[in-house]
Amino acid sequence: MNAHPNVDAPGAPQDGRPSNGRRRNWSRLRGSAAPSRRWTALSGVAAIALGIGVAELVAGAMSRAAASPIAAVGDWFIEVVPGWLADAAISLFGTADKLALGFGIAVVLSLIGAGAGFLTAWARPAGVAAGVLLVGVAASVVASRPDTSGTDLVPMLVGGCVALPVLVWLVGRAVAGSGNDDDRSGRSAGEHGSSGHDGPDSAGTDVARRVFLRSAGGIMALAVAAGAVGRWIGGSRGVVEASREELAVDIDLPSPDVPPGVDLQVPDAEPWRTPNEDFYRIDTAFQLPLLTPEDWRLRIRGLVEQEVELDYDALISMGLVDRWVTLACVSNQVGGSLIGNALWTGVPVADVLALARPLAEADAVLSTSHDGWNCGTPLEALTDGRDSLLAVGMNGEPLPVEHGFPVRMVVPGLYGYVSATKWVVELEVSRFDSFDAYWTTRGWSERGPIKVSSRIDVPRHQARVAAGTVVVAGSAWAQNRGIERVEVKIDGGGWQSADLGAVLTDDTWRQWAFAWEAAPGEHALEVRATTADGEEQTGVVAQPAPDGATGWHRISVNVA
Ligand SMILES: Nc1nc2c(c(=O)[nH]1)N[C@H]1C(S)=C(S)[C@@H](COP(=O)(O)O)O[C@H]1N2
Ligand SMILES: [Mo]
Repeated sequence: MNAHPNVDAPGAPQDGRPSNGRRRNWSRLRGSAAPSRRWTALSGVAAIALGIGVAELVAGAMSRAAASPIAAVGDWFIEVVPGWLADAAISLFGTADKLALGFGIAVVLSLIGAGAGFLTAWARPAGVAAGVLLVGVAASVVASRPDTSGTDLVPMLVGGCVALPVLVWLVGRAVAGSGNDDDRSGRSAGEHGSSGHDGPDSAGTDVARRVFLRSAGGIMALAVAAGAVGRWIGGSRGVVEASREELAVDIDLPSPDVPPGVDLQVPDAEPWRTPNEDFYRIDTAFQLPLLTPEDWRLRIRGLVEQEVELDYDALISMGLVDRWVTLACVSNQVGGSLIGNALWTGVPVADVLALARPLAEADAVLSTSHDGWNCGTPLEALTDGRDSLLAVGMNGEPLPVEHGFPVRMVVPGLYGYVSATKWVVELEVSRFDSFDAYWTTRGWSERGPIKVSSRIDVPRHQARVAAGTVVVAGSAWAQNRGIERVEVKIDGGGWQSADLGAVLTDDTWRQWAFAWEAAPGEHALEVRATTADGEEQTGVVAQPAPDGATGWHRISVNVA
């Protein structure tokens, strides 16, 4: 193949369109110049579509509705459009106005894409510069929206980084596939060594043409797929968030005021009440389960006299209670942060189980989440009078999606892996000897009572502090049993009692503080707690597996 246009070109206009008078008067150009332009335009459209599709996918995966370029541009347009035009659009399109807007945005983006394609074929740097400018404009639209943050620019930037190389590459293929005779693409056509022919009678061009059409088609399909998946993920998250907001109005959630005296308010210590956004999150869900209260059902089955199925309204109408409970993860290291305290609103699990009337031989409840995770909880822990809940609220808000919306279990005194099923949809009354649950099949203990533990929050490990009185503070916990004493040991001396925060219930952690007269030098600080029923926290070090870490939290502090 060579780049000369005239070699085997007996004149093959395929589409019978009139010849372009601006062009050199080769009859065979009648068909070829147009495809070249059409194809560079198509390249631009495909590239911009892919960029947007990828951006939608990233925005959906980040669960950031505000970062969706389509939503941002649509919302922005709705905001800036003059009132009379909006009114006209609504009277013209009625409830299809969003659809019409979407269509309008698609048309404008296609024109921009076509322009970018032409520009790239004419001079690659110009095309690339235009693309960068476009990403910048789109990013500034996203940034100008209310409730966006810097991370919301990530989808646009990723989309741009994908779209630009695709633009350059595809325009190259377009030129190669359509002949080099477009006056504006001659240079790059030469670069690509095109056959210079667009007719089906030329095998080389035919191949190049097929390559182009397949690439463009494939990229468009990819764009649509990425965009659809992104909108689908992001959209259903949006639906679930909207139903959370409705619930916040519909159900009676308490204000999560911290009771007097429980929080010693030592500067830099962790607050007694953990805000939802700071609450540790542990689960196996790569994709968050997305369930609305309308779709949610709870099945109670197994060793029961009566199988029961509850919907959300039926659950709520059983009566909500509010309970402070400190949740802890079995994987928490001594001194670790996989623990948090919240005000949970929900229905006692015992009330729900009573509807089904468990049989006498049952000793466990296997609870299962919407995404198929499960755990086994002693039936006793759910029925012995402690505040085990099917929780719908957390700190006065509907459960955050990450923490199990719309319904999760909370059992005081047991690690989360054997009790705290999020997105719970089934309670199977059963026997421990007849099932294996998610973590027990992976070597963790069948039973997971929380071990008494304590932690130093301030000063931080290896902090430098000034000599004099230093407040040492933290928390201690033995949920469902309570903390009676916390002691501090300095440099291996004797145990000295710390001051304790007020006790509201045995189910939460308890804060402690100790005024330490610190002399200059390097010092070691340790803490241990004793439960209300007299168990002293052991200093024997154990790793979290298989049933929870033990040992005393120890830090070193540099006093100057
Ligand atoms: N559906 C589901 N629920 C789950 C888990 C899970 O992986 N899937 N992890 C459990 C574990 S190990 C813990 S410690 C708690 C953590 O709850 P949180 O993420 O709300 O803090 O949830 C429990 N509930
Ligand atoms: Mo956990």
